[in-house]
Amino acid sequence: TGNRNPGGGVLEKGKTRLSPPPLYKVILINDDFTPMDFVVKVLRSFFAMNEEMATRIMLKIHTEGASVCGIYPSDIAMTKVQQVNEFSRQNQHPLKCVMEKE
Ligand code: NFA
Repeated sequence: TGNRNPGGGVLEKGKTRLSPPPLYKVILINDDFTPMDFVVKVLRSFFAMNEEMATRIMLKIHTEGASVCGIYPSDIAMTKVQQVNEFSRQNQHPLKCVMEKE
């Protein structure tokens, strides 16, 4: 305690404000082969979307070529990319997931 913070309050002992972590967009890429229902399943399973939002984002990827599916700190973004690409590979679909600094 006694660690003053300009603009208000006292921070806990040893805590100092850090810059916020950099964020990364996790993006799914369209292809000609992955079934639409598989993409919807990926969006529901790994990006916590309901059927309606998953369908909307799947169609956006299909028509626009790609879409951001979520924005996360680097370790979480990397894990999503790995998990989605592994799941697609295991199911023999070419669906690709990538990340990009915001
Ligand atoms: N374009 C794919 C098809 O017509 C569907 C798809 C959507 C694939 C989104 C990848 C991402 N079966």
